[in-house]
Amino acid sequence: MTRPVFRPLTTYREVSVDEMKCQIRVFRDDMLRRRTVRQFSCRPVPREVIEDCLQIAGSAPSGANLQPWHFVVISDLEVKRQIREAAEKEEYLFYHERAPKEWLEALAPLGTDELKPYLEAAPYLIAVFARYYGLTPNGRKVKNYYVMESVGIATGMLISAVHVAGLVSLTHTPSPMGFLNRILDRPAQEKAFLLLVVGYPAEDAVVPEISKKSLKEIITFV
Ligand code: IYR
Repeated sequence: MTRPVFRPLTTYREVSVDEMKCQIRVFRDDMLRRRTVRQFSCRPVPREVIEDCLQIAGSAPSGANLQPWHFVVISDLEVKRQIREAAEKEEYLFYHERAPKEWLEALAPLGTDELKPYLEAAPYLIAVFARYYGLTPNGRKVKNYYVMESVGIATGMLISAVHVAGLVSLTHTPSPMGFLNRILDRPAQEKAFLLLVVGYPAEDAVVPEISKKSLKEIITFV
């Protein structure tokens, strides 16, 4: 059994209660401006900004710290075209055959359909893969734990980072997403979690008039 090695916590920085209140209000108000956007500009974004966002995502807590994720950053036009084509094929079936009426009704306020031009327009698509097991150098399988929870947390941190960077994103989940393994050549132990579309919003971007639940609706203090 590996023995744990401990060292002093030197990265924690305490702030005064006044600073705490102020800092979190500033962050809250900034985060509350975040909107999911579906119209993207083709304006380029520096790759290092995407790398910084992914370093933040990769710092997320995970089951047994096994970091069961892999991010494929797509900027190549031909790969984006292939992804759009495959996603639109699945989405056509979703909207016209697979989705029950109830699901389509739930989606109606968002105004989504099977057309996904942003998959080609946006400068970056980040395919987030969940890894169900890792492989040691000699090919032995190592099971990962709490994979969905870990990848969900990392993706949330990624979405926040993209927002703080001054960009917008869209969490896109074409279903099924198996085509991403094929196009991006990812191994069988990885399953696509979602596709995050990242970039600047189009100048004429619009967002649906929808709202978030109130604090009262989402919190119970005991
Ligand atoms: N994957 C489809 C449908 C869709 C499903 C949910 I749940 C959404 O919140 C949004 C869309 C699409 O991307 O259009």
